[in-house]
Parts: sequence; C-alpha cells; structure tokens
Amino acid sequence: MAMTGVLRPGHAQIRVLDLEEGVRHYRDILGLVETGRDAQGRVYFKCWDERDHNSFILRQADCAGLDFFGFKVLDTATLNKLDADLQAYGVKTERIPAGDMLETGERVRFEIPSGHLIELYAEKTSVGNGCGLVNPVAWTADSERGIAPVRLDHALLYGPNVAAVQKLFTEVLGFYLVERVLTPDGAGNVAIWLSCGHKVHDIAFAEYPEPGKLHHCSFLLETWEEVLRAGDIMSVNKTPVDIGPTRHGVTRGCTIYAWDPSGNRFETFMGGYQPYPDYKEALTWTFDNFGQGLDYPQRKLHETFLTVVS
Ligand code: M3P
Ligand code: FE
Repeated sequence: MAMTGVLRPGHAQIRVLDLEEGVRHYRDILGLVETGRDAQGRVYFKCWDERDHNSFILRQADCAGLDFFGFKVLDTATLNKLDADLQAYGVKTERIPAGDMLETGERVRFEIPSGHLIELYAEKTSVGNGCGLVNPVAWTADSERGIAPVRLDHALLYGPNVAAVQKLFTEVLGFYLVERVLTPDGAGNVAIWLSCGHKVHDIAFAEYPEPGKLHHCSFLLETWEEVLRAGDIMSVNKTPVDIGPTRHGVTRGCTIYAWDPSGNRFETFMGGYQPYPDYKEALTWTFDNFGQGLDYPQRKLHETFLTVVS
C-alpha cells in the first residue's frame, strides 16, 4: 500500500456551552450520526460515510473551543514509531489508554508549539457506513438527513509559532506544505496548509497571539450543489453564517463558514485539487492577496476570518 504513516484526520473533540443544544445542531442541522455517549457525558458522532465509530465529540464546558484534534495512523507499529520520533525530536508525549474514548484504542497525545493538543491513534472500531460490505447500497437515510457531510475533512487552528508547527508536522509527522500565505515582509508564513496524503489539506494553521484556538472544523460535501443546499439548511434553521457560499483561492475549495450555537465555527466544504507528496513547491499567496485566498470571487479579507475564534 502506498499510504503509510499518518492517514487522515480521525477525530476532533470540541467544547459546547449547552450539550443538548450542541447535539441538536450537529445531529439535526449538520446531520451527523450520533454513535454513543460515555460516562463523562461526552456525545460521539460520525459523518454518515465514515466507517469508524466516531470522528466528532462534544463535551459540555464553560467555554467553547477545541480540546484536541486526532489523526489516525496506519497501525500500532506506526503509532509506536511516531511516538519515539516525537520524543527524539524533543516533544513530550503522553499515552492515553484504550477505552478512554469510546471504541478507540490507545492514543499518543502531545502539545504542539501553537498550544494545541494533537493526538495519534491506530485503532477505532469500524461500525461501517450503513451501506453494507457485500453488494453495498449507494444511499442510506443518513446520507440525506440534514447537511449530511461524508467525512470530517480538516481543521484550521490559530496560535503562535506557526514556523515551529510546520517544522514538526513536516519533519516528524510526514506532512508536506501545500499552500501558504506570506507575512507582509515576505520573510515568513502567516498561514500554512498541510497534507499527509493527497487531499488538498488535512490541517492548517494561522499565526495568532493566543495559543490553542479553533478557527474551524471542516466537513466534506461532494458537490457544489450540496454546499448550496447546506446554505439553504442553515438559513431555514437560522444558523449564523460567517462567509459564503463561495470559493477559497487557497485550496480552490468551495465553502460556507458558519457557527454552532456555542460560537465554534464549522465549515461545509467541497472540491479543491489533489496534490501529491512530490509537489515540492507550495502554492504561495502574498499578504496583499490574502483576501483573494480567502474569498476568491469577492477578494475580501473578511474581518471575522482574522478575529473570531473559539
Ligand atoms: C481554507 C479552508 C485563506 C483561507 C483559506 C481557507 C485565508 O482553505 O479550507 O478553510 O486563504
Ligand atoms: Fe477549511
């Protein structure tokens, strides 16, 4: 198999101010599938076409934001190797036992220089997508319920030390830089988009003084019409929309940014191009074209993009 190492974003745990209000949003409007609740009161969801038990977890807390973002790796040997590589690089890691999250194996957790907690894990119970494995059906009720994204696609995280984060993800975790926005003087990056496979990005970071902030978790749709349908569903449900429907210049993905009831931004996203790890030259946006990178048709650096995080 050509794909090894870190495979993909696997889970995000986010904080909501009111659990049942959050459940109603993510289950009924976004259309995620609720797969369980644990003794800590956390609620587990998956997107309909994901096979693993969970990808998105809600925890009730006094402030919104991201608890941690996890990546699935190929197997246990890979998990152990990446743990050793992180430690050799000088990153302190913590082992969280299997079963701490429902249907999820042992996790390796570490803090990155932007102040975010990142996790790696190799095992999560496959519960299937409801289509079956023999002569699979191509449609289920869950594939039409609410916005109904197919998977958790990526996250954009805000915090300090983006250069050190880039170094860690590229030198230890096997990611490569797909796109970047330069600082005004062109000497560094204010934002970076990183891939571990041939998706246009699996995680992105933007420079921000406060550590550990969430800009958005993004959910994948398959067509532009589905993004427009997501906009209709948001309007009907009075979901506050931030930007879109529009297209990013960066990644060329089509998008809507909107907020959940606790003020966590989420994105419904489709498209973009498919890079490969031999794309040695990252696409580069100069700071004066940041607005075009964010919103290609309007070429507008929306104020909320820079200032509203959770
Ligand atoms: C994305 C995304 C800017 C933002 C791009 C965002 C400033 O590509 O996936 O959310 O270019
Ligand atoms: Fe995004």
